[in-house]
Amino acid sequence: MKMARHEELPVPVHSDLEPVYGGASQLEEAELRFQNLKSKFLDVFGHEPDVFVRSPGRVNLIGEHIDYEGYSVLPMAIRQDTIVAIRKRDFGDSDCLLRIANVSAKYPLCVYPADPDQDIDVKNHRWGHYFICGYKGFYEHAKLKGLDVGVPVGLDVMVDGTVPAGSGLSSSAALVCSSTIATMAAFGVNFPKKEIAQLTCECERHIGTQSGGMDQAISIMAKSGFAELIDFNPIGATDVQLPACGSFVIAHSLAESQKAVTAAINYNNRVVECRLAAIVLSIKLGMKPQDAIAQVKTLSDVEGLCVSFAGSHGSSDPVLAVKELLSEEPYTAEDIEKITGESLEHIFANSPTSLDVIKAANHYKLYQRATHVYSEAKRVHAFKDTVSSSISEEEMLKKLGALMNESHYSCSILYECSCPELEELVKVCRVNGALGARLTGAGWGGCAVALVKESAVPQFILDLKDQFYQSRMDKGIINKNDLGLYVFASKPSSGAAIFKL
Ligand code: NG1
Repeated sequence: MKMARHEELPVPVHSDLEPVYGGASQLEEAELRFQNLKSKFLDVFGHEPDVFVRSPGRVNLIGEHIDYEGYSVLPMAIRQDTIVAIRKRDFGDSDCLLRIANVSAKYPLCVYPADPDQDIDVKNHRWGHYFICGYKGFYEHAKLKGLDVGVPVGLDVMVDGTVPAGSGLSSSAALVCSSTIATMAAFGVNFPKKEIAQLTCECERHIGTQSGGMDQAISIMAKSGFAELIDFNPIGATDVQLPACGSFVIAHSLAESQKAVTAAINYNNRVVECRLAAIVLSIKLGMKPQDAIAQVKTLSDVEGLCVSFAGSHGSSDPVLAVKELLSEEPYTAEDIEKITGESLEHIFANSPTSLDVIKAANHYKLYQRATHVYSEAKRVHAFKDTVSSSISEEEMLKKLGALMNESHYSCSILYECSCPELEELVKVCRVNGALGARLTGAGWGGCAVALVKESAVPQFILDLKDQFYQSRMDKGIINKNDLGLYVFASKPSSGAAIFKL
């Protein structure tokens, strides 16, 4: 009999915490956390929850800002996660509301109607909106599958998250994924993981970012002990065994990256620039402007044309087409409109979040963004090939580190998604023996990831403490006792799970 692939299976359901939280001290910590969540749920809602769902955050080892361009990325799930406790209210209950509470006082109770078709008010950002993304996603998917889940009812929800917000470790996806699966579990349904990965990627876009899909895919499909090569169109995950003598240390720059709030000038701006670069390239490579506008959505759509162009110049590198055909000088809207024969407002007429980008932008760096995307996509495969090659571990770590450094340079200089704090942190990591270090996640704040020899990790963390965090502790930016939340080594954790305890 043929075994179902990991990603074809539904989200696992456990009756105890051991399979996910494993060994002694971690398990004890998790037990306390679940007990605390359960008793707070009881205090606030007067009942115990029906079910719990956890989804992890992730660190991306390489492949930044290319998932939304259709290219493979290489993240791993981390131990930090979001747990959602949920209870479906009885039909007899007087109201039909979604009440979303959090164990942390930082996040006040949010109340929404149970209408799954409600619009999310993206201009007034609230943390509870992420739950609504998952809630809407569940209904959209159920409808698509022709599943009758009955009329909407009230839900009581309490969230406990340990993925630091705005850190580039996907706290948003951990919350959207756990919310989606919790809603599914409350309605007694479960879907194959790859379907959930796809639907959570789409439903997180209700928050106003044109997100790629890496975070949701790894949060749902991760396997303990492995990083994953995540492919898109269709979504899939291939296990990547990392070298045992290396460790990935995650360190927070302490600059918070507010991705949803700054979307029009940062994240969505880059998505729009990539689309424009792809359209301009395809026109330069012979497509009719109307066809390019209608058909070309991402740089991967035009890669074939770029590679053929490179082939006629004795190369196979799509970057050659970028170098020859795009101008290094930033383009104005008028420059692009001259090439496309269409206004940018018209090109993006169906995407309100892209129109916000156009309103805020005064130029577009097409050459730089396209060069980053094509070169980063290649680095992901070079990383994977290096890990599975038969060179010595020493040599392997060196090569992986060099690829991480190149990736950081490209993110920083070509994609401009770094910030002064991340630059300082990456430098401190390298000075203190990291074989490679780079920003991870969307950037503009958040974390760096450094590859360090396993045996050197404790000293490396002490050095970061002295040279990066001490001055920040002295200024009261962080508390000494919280240092472990901001800098830690991580092994690959497992993906989303449902607990019926
Ligand atoms: P983070 O760092 O989690 O905000 C974001 C996107 C990813 C990917 C990276 C950049 C979301 C949910 N996630 O991640 O899809 O594009 O930036 O590589 O928007």
